[in-house]
Amino acid sequence: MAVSRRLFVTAATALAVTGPPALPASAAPADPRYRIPVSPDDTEADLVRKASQVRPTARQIAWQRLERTAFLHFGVNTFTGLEWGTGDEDPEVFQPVGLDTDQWARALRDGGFELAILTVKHHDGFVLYPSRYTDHSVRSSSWRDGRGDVLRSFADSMRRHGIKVGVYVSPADENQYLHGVYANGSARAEHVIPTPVPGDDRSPRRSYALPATDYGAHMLNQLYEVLTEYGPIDEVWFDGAQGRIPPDKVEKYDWDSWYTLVRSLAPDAAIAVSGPDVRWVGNEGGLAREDEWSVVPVQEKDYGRTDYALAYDAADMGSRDALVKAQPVADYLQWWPAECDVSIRDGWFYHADQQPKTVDELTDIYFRSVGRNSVLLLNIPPDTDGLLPAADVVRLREFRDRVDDELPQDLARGARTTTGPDRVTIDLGSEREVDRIRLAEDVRYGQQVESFVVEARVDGAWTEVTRAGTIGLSRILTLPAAVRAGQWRVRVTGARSVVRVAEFGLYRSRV
Ligand code: FUL
Repeated sequence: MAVSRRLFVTAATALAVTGPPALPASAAPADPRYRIPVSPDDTEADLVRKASQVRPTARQIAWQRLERTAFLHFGVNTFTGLEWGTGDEDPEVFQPVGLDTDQWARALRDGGFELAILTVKHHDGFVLYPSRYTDHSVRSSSWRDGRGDVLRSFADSMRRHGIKVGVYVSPADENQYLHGVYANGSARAEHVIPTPVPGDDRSPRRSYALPATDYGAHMLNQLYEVLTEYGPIDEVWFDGAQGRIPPDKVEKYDWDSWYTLVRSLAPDAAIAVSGPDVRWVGNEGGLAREDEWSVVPVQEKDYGRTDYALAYDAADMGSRDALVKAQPVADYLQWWPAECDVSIRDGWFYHADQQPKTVDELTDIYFRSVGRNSVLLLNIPPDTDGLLPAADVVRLREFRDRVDDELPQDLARGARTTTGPDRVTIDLGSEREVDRIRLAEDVRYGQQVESFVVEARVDGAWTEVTRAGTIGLSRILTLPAAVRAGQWRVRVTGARSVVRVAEFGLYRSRV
């Protein structure tokens, strides 16, 4: 079933049905209320009511609908064998002589990805395009006579293959530390962005006066280059790491100015994960919590950075208990959905002695990320030739085929659907075997379901098949053995407010 159903679930659970077909992102409410302030006087009932009123932005819905996104860690580390570079590596080491970003794009497209994020700059500060603001870049390598531009090739190839472009721009920058810019103790002052450099031939349509440290301005200038010269960008990925600098030094990141510039230059870009739109799930294994809430208590930290009110890896991030537990320190309840990052190999960067994960491992990660109301961000690192390794390309294709085999055809599509006081019932017309169930709430109206059961009519009696907690935008349940029945229903047993079920899919896997 792929139409929107509204279940009016109250404490006693009552229900009515109708509703528009599910979810074009553009149809999100004009005022999305993506975060609602928490007060110290709030009762538990107040917190739950506020949580039920939080709504995603259209940008967040569009982002989560991508389901699987690709990550590409590529840079000097690819050639030095490090995972965290030093900033003083010789740019000459960067020699991807066989670079073929079309090969990346074909592999990612065939692997089912619609967005790919490139490490334009990792913590070493080496940038993959010829920036005006640093010599630690492709321009200082003899590769392609210093005229190579990996970001340009990447962005062009992805778009040619229908894949959206995302950029990872590391706030930590070891090279700028060595140049006395990162963590130099400079006060925040207004900087004009883009800051002209000698011989600058740009005539910016608009410039920005933004508060920043010396290094904050450096980041702004690089963001300006990346976001104005390479076409539309759909995700900007900031991790929160500090550079490996002496303990008495710190660079306090100018998040507010960075976000302002990103919003202005790339209005469709989701800002992750040190950002307001997307939350790091809390581990690098690609695994969401069994019950993953997109509405979570947050604190607003230095210069507008969204931070967890509970620990980033708290076992429970959004239940009623979690809302109450976080209340003393929470500033807001915010729509902050989880992104599960993980590498297909052990490292983020390519190392010849590592091998890609098996299809079983990747499939398990898929069910524990996409199947738990999260986006899977899978890293596939290009090798020293500048290619995705053949074994990984094969594995991506096998992984996609496996996901297609896990969820081949929605048996409930077009089936007769009825609703009762707290449930959606599907009549398949004849008995069918089912071993995978996929559910979604219409999250334009928030995330409401706290618990539900799925039942099948077996031998004339409604029999529980499985039960779980949250649904959100995507919940996939696997049954240990196929169940044969003609009538199926989902019954909501706990909810914060009116529930709208956007999807109730029934599948028989081919695995
Ligand atoms: C982390 C970084 O320190 C790792 O190198 C990697 O880029 C990962 C995705 O984010 O914060």
